[in-house]
Amino acid sequence: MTTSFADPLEMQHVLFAELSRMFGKEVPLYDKSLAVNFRCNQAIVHLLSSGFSGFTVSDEELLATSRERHGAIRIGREDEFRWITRYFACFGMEPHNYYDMTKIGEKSQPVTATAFRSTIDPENRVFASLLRTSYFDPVIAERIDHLLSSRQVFSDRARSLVELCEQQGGLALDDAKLLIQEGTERIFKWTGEARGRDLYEELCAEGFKIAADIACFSSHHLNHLTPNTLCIDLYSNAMKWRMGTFDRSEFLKRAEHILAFLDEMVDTDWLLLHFRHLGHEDVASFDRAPVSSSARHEIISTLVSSLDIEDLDLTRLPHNGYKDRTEGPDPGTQVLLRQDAYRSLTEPIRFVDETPPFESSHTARFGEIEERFYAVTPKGRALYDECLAARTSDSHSESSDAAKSFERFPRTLPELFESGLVHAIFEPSKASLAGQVDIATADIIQLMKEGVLDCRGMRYEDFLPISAAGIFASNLDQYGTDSTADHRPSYPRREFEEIVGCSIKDTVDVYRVLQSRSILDSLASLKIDHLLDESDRRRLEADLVSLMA
Ligand code: OOG
Ligand code: NI
Repeated sequence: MTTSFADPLEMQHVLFAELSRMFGKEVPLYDKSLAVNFRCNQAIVHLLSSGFSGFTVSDEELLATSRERHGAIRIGREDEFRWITRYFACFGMEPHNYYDMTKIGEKSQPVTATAFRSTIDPENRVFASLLRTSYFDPVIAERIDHLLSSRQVFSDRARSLVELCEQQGGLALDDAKLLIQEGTERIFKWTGEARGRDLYEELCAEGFKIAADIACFSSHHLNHLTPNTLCIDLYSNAMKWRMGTFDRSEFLKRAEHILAFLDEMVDTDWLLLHFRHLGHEDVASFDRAPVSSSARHEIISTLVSSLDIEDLDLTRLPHNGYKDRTEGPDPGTQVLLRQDAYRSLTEPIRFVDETPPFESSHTARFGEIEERFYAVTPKGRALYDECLAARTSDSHSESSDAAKSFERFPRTLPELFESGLVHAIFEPSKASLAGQVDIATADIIQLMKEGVLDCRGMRYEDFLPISAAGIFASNLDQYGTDSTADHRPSYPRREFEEIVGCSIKDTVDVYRVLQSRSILDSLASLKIDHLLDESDRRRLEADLVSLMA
């Protein structure tokens, strides 16, 4: 008898759709924020269709774009982390990158982390942190460990389903559904049930709210579930307006500025980055014309009417406002990712280990949003870190140059690629495959300029500890925390891999290898690989070997 297993990628999409449903029920403001995002994205699509004749995106395609998300969970015990790794492996998601949050200067937190995603098709991601109790003085560490030791987040059924998947190499559809249900009804579900009030209060008073959020609850509740947006500035300002930070006329003014800026910035590379279903031939067929200011006004007034409805009056829902500044590069610098958030909500909790249960409140779950840009090379990352440091020191001295710190990055994809700052995927152009171009070189930049190769900037699929720390900080209403152990411990990657139970991919290699492979494949299909000089060939081929390892 042959058994057919559920496709792990399909399972992943169902899991995340279900998690989004679960989170929407738990946090009404999250559901509203999805509606705001969808309307803002529609406005961006209107702008793009006026700016590129021939460009259209259906609402279904737009929903598929906005369905991409990342979640964040925080885990207490090492064995729990291993179960989480095995759980996500059933969905084709593996750990990517090591984030040591104990080591990021004044923004440090007592956790180390990795992100689960698929390597090639990373639409869904989960940032998973592990609380490192050795960060604390031994007495507190022991109390945290003791409280954590009695909980069981993975039910017996969840464990046997994971084991079954490992033994069989997959799960039948019904079992896959049950495993997803374990996720939404138990593992990632918010219960509001807490334990250990003394420890909770002490940890919070010491500034370790994140440790309290992990140790005193009974599940790996989703801390946030972050959708992608097509324009983070438009979305964030729409949220601020509807949450009551400023009024409608202020939003109109800001939206006007944002759309004018975007209309100047967008090009076909931006379209390829933000709409993965578009191909090179599609974007080549669009005619570009700047959008008139009257057309822009029309788009904005349609957006404003769609947002100005009672259902999106977010002042009616309890909340703690929106973050003051967007994390990541400045608008116009198309690298890595930009993130923002409404601050964590104050939610009722009950300490259920007391009789009667003690009613209290907890402030941890927030509403993040993100927009993703090009994946950087190590050189691009170094430049990003320099720009970020310059902006931080400028903003301490309140210099007006703070906004200019990212100007060292070129604005367009070809310039970014030529400067060796970002990664891209290449393919032969239609004309070159039809033999309509003479080719006398294997120089990639030259081939790009001559229209032999088409190029799509690779999107950054990972996280940034400093951005994460900025979000942590604004939500916890505190900057980072220092270790209270006698000797500040260090947390090597190797040791974390042992806890996780498998090796963690380093995505610096993943991006580079994907680029190398696209170059070798393109040259081979054009039959010009013999034009590569020997050292380039060796370097590219060495990359491929490392991909297969
Ligand atoms: C995780 C923070 C990291 C991001 O987007 O950088 C993260 C957390 O709050 O637990 O999700
Ligand atoms: Ni996040």
